[in-house]
Amino acid sequence: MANGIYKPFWLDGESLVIIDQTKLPFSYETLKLVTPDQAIAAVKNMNVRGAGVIGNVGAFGVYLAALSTDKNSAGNLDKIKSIAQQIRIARPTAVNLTWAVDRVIRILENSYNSGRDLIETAKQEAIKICDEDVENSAKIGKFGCDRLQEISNAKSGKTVNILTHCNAGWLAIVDSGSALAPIYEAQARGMDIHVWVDETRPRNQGAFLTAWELQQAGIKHTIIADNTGGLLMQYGMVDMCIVGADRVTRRGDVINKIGTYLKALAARDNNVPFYVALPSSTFDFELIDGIKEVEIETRNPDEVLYMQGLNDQGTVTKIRIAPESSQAINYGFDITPNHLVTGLITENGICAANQTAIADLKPKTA
Ligand code: RUB
Repeated sequence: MANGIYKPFWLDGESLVIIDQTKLPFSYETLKLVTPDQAIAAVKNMNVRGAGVIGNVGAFGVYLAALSTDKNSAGNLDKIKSIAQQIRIARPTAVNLTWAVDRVIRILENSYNSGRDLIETAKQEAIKICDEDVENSAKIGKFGCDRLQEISNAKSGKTVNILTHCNAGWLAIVDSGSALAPIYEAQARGMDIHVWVDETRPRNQGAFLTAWELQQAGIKHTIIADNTGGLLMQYGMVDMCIVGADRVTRRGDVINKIGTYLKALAARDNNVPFYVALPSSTFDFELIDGIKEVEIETRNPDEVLYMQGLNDQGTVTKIRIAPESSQAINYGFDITPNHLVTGLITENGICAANQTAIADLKPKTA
């Protein structure tokens, strides 16, 4: 499984080691998660983040829960299930978290009846979810890159400019991401590409994490303030937008990092294709109307009122950027209605963002 080079976490004996994403890009540090409470805290505090990866850590959190309970006690499974309930609610928006935790719990319920070892079963299922993400991410990369190839061909091989928002690379889903997977594939195919990286206030996942990933990979990129994308599109400087997703309803409404909707509006006004890349585990088939039915996470207003960065002395510092008495509100995500989405790039191919096309999605060869 995860080897720690292109993966944001890996197993080390009976613990899960994660790259502490709150420290990037200024320092590379890891955290060792030994207890399920530590896994919950890591998700809550965003030491790990991104829909796919919080699903993975949730699944391994159930494994840590199994390790933490008395193997021979009769109420063992009930205890694991009650801890799993806490893991499920560590962050509310990305459906991948509940999906992955529930999947491991279902397997444990079946194993319990057949007398299989719960610890090993939980571990193997969490590894399986992770391995599936790796495969799906590669397929998303190939399907999405085919679209980039069409644009590149139409431009006679001139630079294809892609705009992305937040971080949907390998720090968010193993092991090449969702939105960044087609970009990594384009690099592998030798295509000339350049990425506009939205800084993604308030937590700057674009400037901190996407830029870090892209510079590590040697991919040309430019960080832009969040409000710049519209102007670039008016100037013809964006060929395609690709973003990830935290939850997509069965008619194709997309819940993703706050600011995604505004990019989709600008893209529509300027005839720029707007694609959303996601593994199928990000669909929430229970929901249809993203605006009415999805709980959007509101986070600590301090994330808006303060910024963190490296000062001239090379020390990471937090500074307040608003008057002392001003208040802020911090919605983590927004909803892009399906009619603004050109297509959904999944491991099963690309489909239109509507209920029929999504329901008809079947595995295809990438
Ligand atoms: C992350 C975010 C990403 C999606 C991508 O938000 O909005 O675009 O999670 O998902 P946060 P994927 O940083 O608040 O977790 O994991 O499918 O790439």
